[in-house]
Amino acid sequence: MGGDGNGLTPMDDAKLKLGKRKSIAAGIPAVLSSAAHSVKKMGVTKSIKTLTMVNQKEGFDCPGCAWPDPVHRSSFEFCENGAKAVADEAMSAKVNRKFFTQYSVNELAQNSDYWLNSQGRIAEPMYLAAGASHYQPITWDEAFAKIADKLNSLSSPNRAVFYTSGRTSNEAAFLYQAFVRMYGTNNLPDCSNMCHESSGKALVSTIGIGKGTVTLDDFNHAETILVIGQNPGTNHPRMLTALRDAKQNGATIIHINPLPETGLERFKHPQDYMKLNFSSTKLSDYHIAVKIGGDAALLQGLNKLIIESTKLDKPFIDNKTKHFTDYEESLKDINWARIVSDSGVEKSTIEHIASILVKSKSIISCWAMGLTQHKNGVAVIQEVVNMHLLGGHIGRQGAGLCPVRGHSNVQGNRTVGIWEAPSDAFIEKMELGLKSSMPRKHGYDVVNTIKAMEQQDVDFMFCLGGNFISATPDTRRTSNAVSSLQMAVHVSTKLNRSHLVAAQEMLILPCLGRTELDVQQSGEQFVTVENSMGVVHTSTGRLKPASKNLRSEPWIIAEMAAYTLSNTSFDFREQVHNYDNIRDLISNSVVGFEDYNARVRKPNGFYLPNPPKDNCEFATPDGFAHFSVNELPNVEIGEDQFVMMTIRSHDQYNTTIYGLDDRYRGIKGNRRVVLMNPDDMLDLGIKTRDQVCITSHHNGRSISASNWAVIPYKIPKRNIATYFPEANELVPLESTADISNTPTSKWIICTISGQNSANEEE
Ligand SMILES: Nc1nc2c(c(=O)[nH]1)N[C@H]1C(S)=C(S)[C@@H](COP(=O)(O)OP(=O)(O)OC[C@H]3O[C@@H](n4cnc5c(=O)[nH]c(N)nc54)[C@H](O)[C@@H]3O)O[C@H]1N2
Ligand SMILES: Nc1nc2c(c(=O)[nH]1)N[C@H]1C(S)=C(S)[C@@H](COP(=O)(O)OP(=O)(O)OC[C@H]3O[C@@H](n4cnc5c(=O)[nH]c(N)nc54)[C@H](O)[C@@H]3O)O[C@H]1N2
Ligand SMILES: [Mo]
Repeated sequence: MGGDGNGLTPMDDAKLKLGKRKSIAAGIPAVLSSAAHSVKKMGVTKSIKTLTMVNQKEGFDCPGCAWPDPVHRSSFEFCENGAKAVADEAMSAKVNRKFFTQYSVNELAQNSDYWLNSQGRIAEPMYLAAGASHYQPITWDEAFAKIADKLNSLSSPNRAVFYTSGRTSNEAAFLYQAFVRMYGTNNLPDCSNMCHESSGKALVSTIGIGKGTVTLDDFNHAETILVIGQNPGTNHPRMLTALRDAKQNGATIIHINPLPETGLERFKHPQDYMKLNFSSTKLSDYHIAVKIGGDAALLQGLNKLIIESTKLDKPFIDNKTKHFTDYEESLKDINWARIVSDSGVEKSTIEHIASILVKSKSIISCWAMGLTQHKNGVAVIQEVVNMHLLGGHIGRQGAGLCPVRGHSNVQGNRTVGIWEAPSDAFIEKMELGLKSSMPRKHGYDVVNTIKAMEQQDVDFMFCLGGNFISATPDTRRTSNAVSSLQMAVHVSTKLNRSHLVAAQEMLILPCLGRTELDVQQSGEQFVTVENSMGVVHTSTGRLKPASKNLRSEPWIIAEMAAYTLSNTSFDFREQVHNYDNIRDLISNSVVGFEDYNARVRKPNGFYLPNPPKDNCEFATPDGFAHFSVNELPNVEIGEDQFVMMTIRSHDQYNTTIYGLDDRYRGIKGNRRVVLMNPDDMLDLGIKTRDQVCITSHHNGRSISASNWAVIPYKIPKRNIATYFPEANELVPLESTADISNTPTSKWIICTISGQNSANEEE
C-alpha cells in the first residue's frame, strides 16, 4: 500500500508565538497581508492583474465564499481572504512528474498541510499503482480507461460513490450528477452534508425551501441583525461591508458566539484607507457569549419573552403559519434556571435582547457552522425560524433568514442535483430533461459513505474537488476505510492529504481553477454559480492555465462518461463543446432555470424563485409556515469534561492552510493548540503552552490525541476550541446531528490530561 494510511496532519515545525487578540478587523493589515500572499505566490504584475478581476462583471467569481456581490460593484470587490484564495490558485504548477519522482507517498505524508499546499498547482494526471511507492504520470486517455474498466467491473453501481466539494460550477455539477445517475446510483455525498445540511433540513420543514430568504439590499433596511455561530471577519469578510452599511443605516447588531470574534467588534474597510478615511466602525452592539451548544436554550428564552410581550404579528401568525398554539404551550412552563445555566447567559441579558427584538420592525438572522454542526443542529435552526414567525420577519423588506453558505457554489451544486436524497419530483423532471431513466433509491451521504466503506460495501470513490480525508470526521477510521477501496480518483487543483491515503489504485486528475481561461471547441467558455442569496451569475476565468495539461471539470466528467457509459445515446462530449449546451439541458431539467442562457448573461444574473422571499408564500405540503416544538438538548457534561468546538483560523480555507497566522486571535506559528478559559487552566494546574492530551468520548468509545499546546483565551468555562482539520481525528464518526446527519464538529465531549497518560485508542 502506498500511503501510511492514517491521514493525520503532522505538526508544523515553527514555534508557537502568542500575541494580543485584535479588536479591529480588516484595515491596512488586511491589505498588506493579502498583498504579501499574492506577491509571494504570483509576483507583482500577475497579482495586480488577477486581483482586479475578482468579482467583476466580466471577471471570475471569488472562490473564497458564497457571500453575494453588491449590484454596484467597486473596483475592489474582494477581501483579504478572497485575495488569498485567488493567489493560492494562481500559483505556478510545480507538482509534476519530477516532484512525484522526488518524493514517495510515504515521504509526502510526513509533511504538514501547510507544506503540501505550498508546493504549487498539480501539473499533470498522476497514477499510483497497487503496491507502488510513487505516483507516476499517466495520459488522460489511460486514466479514463482505468476508471471506466473499474466502474464497469463493479457488481452494482451502488458500490461506487461520487463526492463533490462546493467550488464546482453549475455546469460541472449538473453534468456530473447526470453521469452518476445514468451510471445508476444516487451515491452523491457532498461537503454540504458536513456544512449547511442542518439549515436545509430545518428550512424545508418549516418554510418549504432549503435556502435563505433575504437579499443583500435587505441589510440596508434591517433594524436588528443577529449573527449567530458565525465568524464573518475571517470566513465571510465581504459581509462586514454589508454589516457596516446596515449599521450606518441604524441597525442594531447582536453577535451570539462563545468567542468575541474580531470581525464583529470593529471594522475598517480596506478601501477606506484608499480614501484616507482612517476611522473604524463599531459593528456589534452586543456580544452574547453563549456557551457552546447553548443557543437552543437562549432562543427558547427569547421566544418565551417575545410571546409574553404580546407584540406578535398576529395577522401573519393567523394567515401564514400553523402550530403556534403548540409552540406557545410548549414554552409555558419554561424552566428559567435551566435556560440560564444551559445558555450561560444571565436572565437580565436575555430580557434586554428580547426587548430589542420585540421593538424591531425588521429582523435578519444570519448563522453558520456554530449552529449547524450540533446534535440539535436542525432543531436549533427551527428555533430561529420560530422567532421570525412570531414577528412575521419573513418575506418583508429588511427581514428574513440568512444561512451564510461556505463554499462559493455549494448552494448551486445542490440546486442542480448534487444530492444523495433527491425527491421523486426532482428526478422526474431530470429524466424528462435528459431523456434517460434514473434511480430513485437514495444514496449515501458523507457519514454513511464512510460507514459503508467500513462494511466493505464500497469499492470505488470519485472526488470532484475537496479533501475527503481531512474534511471528514474520525480521521484514523476514515483513512482505514478509504484504504480498503479498490480505486480512488481525485479531481484537484492542489496537493492534499486525500492523495496520500492510498486505496489500492489512485488517480489524481488536475483541473482548471476558477481564475483560468477555459477554451473548448466553440471557443472561450464561462461557467455559472449561485451565491448564498440565490442569485445565479457568470464567472469567467481569465488567467493563462497553470499548465497545458490541465482540463476543465466539465470536460473531465464528459470524458469519464463517454468512456464508461456504453448503453446511452446521450452524447456527453457534445455538451462540453459549448457550455451553452449544458445550460440548455439545465433549463429543461431543473425548476427555475427557464431561458437560462439568456437570463444569466444579464449584467447581474438572475434570482432563482424563492416563494417566502418573493411573495411571503410557503411551499410546504399544506402551504403554511410551521412553528416547531423541540425539547432542549441535553447539554450536561461530567465534572471532569469539556465541550470542544473545531473552528477555522484566519489563515486557512477549510483544509487548505495558507499560513500559520491566526492574526485576529493573536496565535501564530503552530496550529496544534487548544484555546481554554484561564480559570479552567488554574483548576487543572495547566500553564500557557503546556502540552496536553485530549480524549473525546462518545457512546462509550474514546479517542485520544496528544501534543496540544494550551492557550488561555476568552472562552466560556468548560468550553475549549481547536482548529479544523487537525482536531478531526477526535470527532467521532457516530456523533452526528439528528435528521441532517452532519458531524457534530462543534460539540465534542472531551477530557484533558497531562501528556504521557494517553492511550491512542481505547
Ligand atoms: N477564509 C475562509 N473563508 C471561508 C472558509 C475558510 O475556511 N476560510 N470556509 C468556508 C466554509 S466551507 C464555510 S462553511 C464557512 C464557515 O464559516 P463559519 O461558520 O464562520 O466558520 P467556523 O470557523 O467553523 O466558525 C463558526 C463560529 O461559530 C462559533 N460557534 C461554535 N460553536 C457555537 C455554538 O454552539 N453557538 C454559537 N452561537 N456559536 C458557536 C465559533 O466560535 C466560530 O466563531 O466559511 C467559508 N469561508
Ligand atoms: N472538524 C471539522 N470538520 C469540518 C468542518 C468543521 O468546521 N470542523 N467544516 C466542514 C465544512 S463546513 C466543509 S464545507 C467541509 C469542506 O470539505 P471539502 O470541500 O472537501 O474541503 P476543502 O478543504 O474545501 O477542499 C480543498 C481541496 O479542494 C481542491 N480544489 C480547490 N479548488 C478546486 C477547484 O476549483 N476544482 C477542483 N476540482 N478542486 C479544487 C484542492 O485540491 C484542495 O486541496 O469540511 C467540513 N469538515
Ligand atoms: Mo462549509
